Amino acid sequence: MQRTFSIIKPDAFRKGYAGAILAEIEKAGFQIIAIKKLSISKTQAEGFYYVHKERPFFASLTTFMSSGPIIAMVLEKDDAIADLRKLMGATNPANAEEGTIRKKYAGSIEENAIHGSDGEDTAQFEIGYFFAGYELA
Ligand code: FUP
Repeated sequence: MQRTFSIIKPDAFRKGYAGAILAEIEKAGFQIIAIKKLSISKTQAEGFYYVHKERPFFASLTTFMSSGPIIAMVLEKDDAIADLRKLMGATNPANAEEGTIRKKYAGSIEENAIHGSDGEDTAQFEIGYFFAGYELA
């Protein structure tokens, strides 16, 4: 079993897609280990996305991620990291495969509905950024 970290982003939450996205995640066989709705500050979004701090979209991305409520969650299944990335689809919804979450629910490359960790190290960092150990027991 492997754990990954995911966020239902402010655009999807605002549009009322949180329930539909959670249903897709459960249907795909993920166990929800921990889940919470919260809003993050611009500074907290900058900390989460610090690997992108030199990228041209960093300011806009962190403003967007702090623009409204999100759902943060820890998900578990075999190959959770790769399988969630497949279920999400390409970063730009215009390139996402039919049936993926981003194809169905994302509006643009920035407002793209869902985040999923891209590797074991990032999953560990991202889970620890949002959840304390006692929430994962
Ligand atoms: P992903 O892992 O698919 O979420 O994509 P990246 O880690 O490459 O990018 C993280 C987030 O930055 C994306 F979800 C959306 C945002 N982004 C942009 O806004 N513009 C870009 O050109 C690339 C990424």
